Amino acid sequence: MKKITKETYINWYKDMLFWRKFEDKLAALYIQQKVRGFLHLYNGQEAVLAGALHVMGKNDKMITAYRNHVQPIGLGEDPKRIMAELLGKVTGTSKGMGGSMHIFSPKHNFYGGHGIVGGQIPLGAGLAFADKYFGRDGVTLTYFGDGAARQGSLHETFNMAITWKLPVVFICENNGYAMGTSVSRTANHEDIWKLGLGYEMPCGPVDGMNPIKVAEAMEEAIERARRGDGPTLLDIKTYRYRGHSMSDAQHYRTKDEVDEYRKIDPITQVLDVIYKKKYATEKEVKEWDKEVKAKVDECQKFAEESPFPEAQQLYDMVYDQQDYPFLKHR
Ligand SMILES: Cc1ncc(C[n+]2csc(CCOP(=O)(O)OP(=O)(O)O)c2C)c(N)n1
Ligand SMILES: [Mg+2]
Repeated sequence: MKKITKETYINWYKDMLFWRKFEDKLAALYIQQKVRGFLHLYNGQEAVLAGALHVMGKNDKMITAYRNHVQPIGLGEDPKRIMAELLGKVTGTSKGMGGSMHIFSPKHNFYGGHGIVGGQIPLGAGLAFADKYFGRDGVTLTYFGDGAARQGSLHETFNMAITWKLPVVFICENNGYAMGTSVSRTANHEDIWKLGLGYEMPCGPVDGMNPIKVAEAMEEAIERARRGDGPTLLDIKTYRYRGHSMSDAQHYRTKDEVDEYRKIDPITQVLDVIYKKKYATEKEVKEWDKEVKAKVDECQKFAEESPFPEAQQLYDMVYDQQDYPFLKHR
């Protein structure tokens, strides 16, 4: 296992806190109608990303659904550009024309940002196929939700991926709900990892509130894929504190249930280790918290001060084909 050091814990704390505060800011900006459309937040699920980033190689890729704002930041994208994208500004990652559900950053190996539930599962296997076909050593981490696990495309993809031993890790980010529908209501059993058994695909459950547990499972799966032994299915049990999207009244769960998960919050778990092992004092942690807040404020300032795109720029982004006959390509 790649060593987990004092620096790892400190980075995990700072990163996860930044992702959470960044998204809290987005929620506030949404209420002010500065972020439009849908907004699905990652609050509570941060350990699933932190653990993966610890063991990913530099050629490894990531693809996910619409809960997708902080992954590219973790992979190295400038958070100012992500916030600008969410505010629809021309300085955003897709020049303000993608928005919340379609963040892309191929330069940092992040391939979206997909709004069709389960749509990214075959695409993730496709990225892995390309790496295998061209003899590159990358592994593709393909994330999807517990609701997406019920899509037919998952089965077609699993069958091909295991038959062709594609370098892919299938990660079910199981936060217990597909919008308001609980896992127990969508199938005859609650163990999503068992879907791998029918394909003789290595599979199992993982504690998604603890980045160490995620890193361990992820490293084993990535190594398996990289040495040519094909895919793994990880059923990572996690939780989201906020609603499915900003317009969710959350009648399907109790406040007590949310509070239970807050007790095993990934950021708090990491901070507990930092204090227990005396990696930092309370004063130092307060300084980090201030730094995080300042970084979020800087993103907001950049995004708010950036201009909106010009209306005529719209078609530049839609049609990549240089000789597209109906519109002038700029
Ligand atoms: C094909 C398709 N069907 C339905 C929807 C509407 N929809 C958007 S998100 C969602 C729930 C998905 O839940 P899950 O896969 O568990 O992901 P989570 O939101 O929990 O991260 C649904 C049904 C959609 N976007 N695409
Ligand atoms: Mg879900």
